[in-house]
Amino acid sequence: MNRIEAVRKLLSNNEAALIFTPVSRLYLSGFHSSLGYLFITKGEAVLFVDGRYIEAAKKGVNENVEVRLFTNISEQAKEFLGDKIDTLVVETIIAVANVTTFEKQFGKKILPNSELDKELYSLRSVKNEYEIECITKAQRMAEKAFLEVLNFIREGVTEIQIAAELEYRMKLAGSKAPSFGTIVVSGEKSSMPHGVPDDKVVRAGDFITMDFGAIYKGYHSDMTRTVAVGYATDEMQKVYNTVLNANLSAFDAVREGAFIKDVDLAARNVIKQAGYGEFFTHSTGHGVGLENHETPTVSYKNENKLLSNQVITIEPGIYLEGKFGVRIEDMAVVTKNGCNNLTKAEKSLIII
Ligand SMILES: [Mn+2]
Repeated sequence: MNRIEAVRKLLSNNEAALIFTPVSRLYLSGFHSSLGYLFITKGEAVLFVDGRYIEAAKKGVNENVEVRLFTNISEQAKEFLGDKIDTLVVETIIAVANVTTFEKQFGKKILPNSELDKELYSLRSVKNEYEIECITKAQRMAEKAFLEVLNFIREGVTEIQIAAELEYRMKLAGSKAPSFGTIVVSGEKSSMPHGVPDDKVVRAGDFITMDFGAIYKGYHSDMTRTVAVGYATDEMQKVYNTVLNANLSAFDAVREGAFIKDVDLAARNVIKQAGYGEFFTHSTGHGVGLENHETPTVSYKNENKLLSNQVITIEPGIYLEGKFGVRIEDMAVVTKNGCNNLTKAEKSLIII
């Protein structure tokens, strides 16, 4: 269904939607701006932007959205909305301070509505061809950077240097910015799933976990690889192969109509059977798109079924405090009979 129409369906006759978050504005209008007001009424969809964006907005916006320059948003919005509209429906992420500001600015009641959130999240979770193409391009940028960085990693370099190289090389490949704070953790620190890279020096016998992504046209990628420096002990290899098998088992469970919890459990059971169940401390994955984490959450608690063209990550891990951690993360597009793995980088253990 048309995205604007889907929002319209949620509105009563006295209501308009005010889309104020940059991500939802981009999703619904086709245009990204840091500031802007997208009003959706029963009959119209108007994006108000200021002079910094007007030229680009006119070129970039979807054809079912009208662009207007605002100089005094309060006056112009009141004129556009008229007296019939007395309520503006907004996403529930709105800050309390903004409710007051908007009420004053627009002279309407502000109504945060979780139905609007739900509708947008569920629409966004199923990608169209263009969106999959953008995510794939972002992923290619990240992979290119990964392959290049393998040549940079050696004993003596620091985590933050590896993170900087990854981010720099993704940017050179065309990424707008890192998808999220790049994670590079090594040795004992690799047992922290979301550890922060610092000046820790990489040593022989370290695992290095790198979790990173690129952004193309607003769409994110997300991948994780764990590599060993110099050598990997038997225990390191055992844990690595367990995580790899968990990753592959989860992939086998992905297809349209499959229960999402079964994808998580496919990975979780492999890890449990190897005796590491308690050390897999997060969900198997999540949706990826205009944000790095979106619906669906690939968790054993998720009772929903997978839909074709959802893009999800598969990222099991084992984290042994005081020793090391391993995570292997790919992105998959759900298809009728299985999935397409968007992540082409090698998954078997790389020892540098
Ligand atoms: Mn992820």
